[in-house]
Amino acid sequence: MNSLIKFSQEVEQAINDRKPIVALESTIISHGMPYPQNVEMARTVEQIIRDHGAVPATIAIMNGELKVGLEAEDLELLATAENVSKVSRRDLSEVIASKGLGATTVATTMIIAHMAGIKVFVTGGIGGVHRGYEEHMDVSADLVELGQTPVTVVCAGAKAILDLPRTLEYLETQGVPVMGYQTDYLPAFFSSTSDYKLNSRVDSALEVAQRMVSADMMELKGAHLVANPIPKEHEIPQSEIDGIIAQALAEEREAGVKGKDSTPFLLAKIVELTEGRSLAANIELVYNNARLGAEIAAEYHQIKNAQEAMKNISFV
Ligand code: PSU
Ligand code: MN
Repeated sequence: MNSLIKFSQEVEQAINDRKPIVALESTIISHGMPYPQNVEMARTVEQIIRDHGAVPATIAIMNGELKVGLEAEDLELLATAENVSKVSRRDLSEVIASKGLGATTVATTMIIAHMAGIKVFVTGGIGGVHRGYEEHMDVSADLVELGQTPVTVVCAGAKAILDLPRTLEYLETQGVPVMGYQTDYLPAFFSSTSDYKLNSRVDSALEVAQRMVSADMMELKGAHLVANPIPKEHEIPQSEIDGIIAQALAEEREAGVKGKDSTPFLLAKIVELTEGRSLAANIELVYNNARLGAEIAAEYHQIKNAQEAMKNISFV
């Protein structure tokens, strides 16, 4: 195991007991939601994973260590501290060398989960190709990571602040299977559906686990992306969110916000413009993903254990 990795007691125990583990990111805590909802969400999502038969491992960078599994006070610090950097792949060596405090994005959470041997990772939304790509070329490093790191990522699709068709094209180029969970269309984060048809659909956690095992057998290097729609009762329909997103994008342009500050700016702006409704939706979709992620991890675990057992049978 990599010497920079520091497991929490709970995760260490889970590894020893060979229990299924689900990784969680920390940028959503430090840069994706306001306090105190962020820390409350972080605690609840961990509990949902425990209640569904897996062990949560929230990932962050603290004092030059890659922390896999956080204590209550770590979550509180990430939720409140002013000096938490948003760490994507390019920022990793800097934050480790300077022993800084870092929240991990989808890309870095995948990297660290993979180093720690964790196969399933639950988040809210992935980064993508930003609108206006022709001008600024802003493509999240999440998409490249999905093409090269074998972790299954459960998300609620991508936010319509992004260019969704280009995001799908980019993922295709990177060889990333995008599976609609019980849907044929790409979910759009706050909204349960979009106009973009997917090539692949799964209807159970077991089906996802079977695809993971197939990829393992071929030693394929990329991720599986599971797109799990927000439950209808919590969604903000497309017709309603579209105008709000347009306004948030206009204000972003006005303020001259770019690069890594773009996603946090837009998320906060949408919370403001929806008077908190988008935050409530965001929290619910993460919970929904946590339930599915835990089930996938449990199914995968079962197949792997069965394979292991077969290997150990000796015919005398
Ligand atoms: N989408 C959300 N909430 C988030 C993010 C995305 O709804 O907090 C975060 C994730 O950590 C994701 C990152 O990996 O933003 C993408 O940022 P960028 O576009 O700068 O790569
Ligand atoms: Mn970017």
